[in-house]
Amino acid sequence: MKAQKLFFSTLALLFVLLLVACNLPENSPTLNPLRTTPTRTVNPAPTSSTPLETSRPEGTPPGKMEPTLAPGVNETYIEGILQHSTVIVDADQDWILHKPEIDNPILYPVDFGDIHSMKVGVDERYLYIKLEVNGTVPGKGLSFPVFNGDHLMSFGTNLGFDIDNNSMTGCLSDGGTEIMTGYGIKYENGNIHTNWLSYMTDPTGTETPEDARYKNRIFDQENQYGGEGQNYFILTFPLSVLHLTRGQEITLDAWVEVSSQRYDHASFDMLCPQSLVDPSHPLFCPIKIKLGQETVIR
Ligand SMILES: [Ca+2]
Ligand SMILES: [Ca+2]
Repeated sequence: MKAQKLFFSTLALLFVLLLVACNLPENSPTLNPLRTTPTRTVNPAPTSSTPLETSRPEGTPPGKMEPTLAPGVNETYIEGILQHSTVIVDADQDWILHKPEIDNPILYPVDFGDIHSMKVGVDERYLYIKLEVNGTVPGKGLSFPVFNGDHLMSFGTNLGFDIDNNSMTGCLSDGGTEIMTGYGIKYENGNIHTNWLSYMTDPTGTETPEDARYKNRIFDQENQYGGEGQNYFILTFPLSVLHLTRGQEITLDAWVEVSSQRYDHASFDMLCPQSLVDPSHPLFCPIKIKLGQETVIR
């Protein structure tokens, strides 16, 4: 009887410990994986098990990857908005090693994998992002180059929004982000195609596997310019879907990564203005901005 009681007490204790462990991440300073062994979201490709999509108009087929055009918005209009935007300046040729112990141990100096700057602008309806890199992104007759006999396979940027400015909430591996979005292309079967043009919301608290990090994956973007064959790309997002408003302060976390036949991160560059560089944490560069503010962050 005593042994049975001890057994059930132990079981109850284990259950409580399990519950505590499952609810730990938000406030425990020891759990921020960015400080130890970060594993960034790798250019997320669509999966067959597409989760709930909240913003999809009724009747739109699931898994659709084509961007839809926002009424009244074109590239000239967006460039006008971006002339009065927040500009974040990144150093040139400042690639960093991602996780050399398990990934590429040397740097591939990929020019289109080197961020030059990012502009963030808003109007009343949309958020506009323009990211410029220091080389021409493959596509339209340009193939992926080879470094050290290692064929590059994809290019992608990930742009995380920490909308509560708290790196301990949201997806911890991506810097405490509540929304992750980006653009990417991939070389496959002799062709280059768009691999990543969507946004993901509602972090689950699960860090591994990567495709379980966010609950909702929304494929449509309102429009997209640049990309293949260009040295920039522009992304447009409806503010309402991202739960953002003009004037709101948010923290950005962005990087560009290039994969190869051998490595997930053959080349890697964090968006990080010189004033925010922390050499002891090269993969951690939260950038606080106010949506709609005209300023330059260097
Ligand atoms: Ca750079
Ligand atoms: Ca957060």
